[in-house]
Amino acid sequence: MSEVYKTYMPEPAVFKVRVLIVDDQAIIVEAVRRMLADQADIEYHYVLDSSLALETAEQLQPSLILQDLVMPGIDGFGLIAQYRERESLRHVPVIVLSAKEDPKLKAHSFAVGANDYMVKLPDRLELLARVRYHSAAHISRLQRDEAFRFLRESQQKLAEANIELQKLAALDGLTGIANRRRFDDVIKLEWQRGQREQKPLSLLMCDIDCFKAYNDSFGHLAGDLCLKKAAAVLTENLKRPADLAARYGGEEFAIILPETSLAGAQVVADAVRSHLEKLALDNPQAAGGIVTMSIGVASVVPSRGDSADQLTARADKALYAAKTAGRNRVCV
Ligand code: GH3
Ligand code: MG
Ligand code: MG
Ligand code: MG
Repeated sequence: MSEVYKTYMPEPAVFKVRVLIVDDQAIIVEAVRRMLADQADIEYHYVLDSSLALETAEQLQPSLILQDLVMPGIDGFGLIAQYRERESLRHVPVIVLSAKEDPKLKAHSFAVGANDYMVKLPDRLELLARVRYHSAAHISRLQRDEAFRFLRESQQKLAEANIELQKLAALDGLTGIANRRRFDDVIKLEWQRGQREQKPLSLLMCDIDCFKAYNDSFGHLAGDLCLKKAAAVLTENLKRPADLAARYGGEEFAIILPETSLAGAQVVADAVRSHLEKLALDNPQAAGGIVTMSIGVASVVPSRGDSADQLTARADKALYAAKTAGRNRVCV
């Protein structure tokens, strides 16, 4: 039997009913206190001065208010209306404790937002039952709101984490610029956009010259650092937000320049090449003695019959031409 009972009565620690009585008569406050005393699940608070009721209720956040009607200053109806205007008290159940059994007073109580009406002094068992009934509904509402808030916050955090992950998944771990996957996505999108808008799309394929020799001279860690510097040179020479520098693989980089003509792309390529050259990073086994870059440039107004692969192939071919022509140069 006690098992069944337990399923219907939550543990007091979890389910604490905080009652606030607002009544100007100390004798009533005391009588009700006695009725509610010794109930492990009930906490009792009172206000005698109606002018302090609103403030006290806001601070206390009771799970139920027992509200007197006739009080000096603002009356019970006025107070109930004010509770209902406050966000933090809007849903707190209010039981009117009235001196009169009067249908008009009852009707008006409900009209201003009361949840129940009892005549003073109420029967103890009935009061306890009503207090528990109303506050249980209120507390489960609060718990449900809390659960929803938690759910919303979790979803928000998850969405943010997903965005972060997506960003990370698009970046090259060593250089921090876009990776090959991002390059593949962007070139496709820009190809489609160029096709729609009939604007030229340009691509630069950049390859560090004699990089194997650099690694041989200084080791792979120094080589990694050199790749980071080269990546920084690329990004520093991009002007528009839509331009994208990516690590294409190994010591090869690619730059996507949407809405850029061949001439415009050549300007960027020259800027990148000469910027790296000016850094004059030692590469003793290379022909010029410093780290340089060869760049192939291709530009096209994307057409329906073709794909971005055709642009990549052309830039690759131009890069190969730059290599065979002696490196550290831009070819079209
Ligand atoms: P070329 O002028 O013809 O481009 O000569 P290269 O030596 O630059 O070209 P090759 O393809 O022979 O060698 C590329 C080198 O780049 C070999 C490889 O070990 C090095 N490399 C590729 N990825 C990385 C990397 O992430 N870190 C380092 N340190 N080296 C890398
Ligand atoms: Mg009174
Ligand atoms: Mg190379
Ligand atoms: Mg290479």
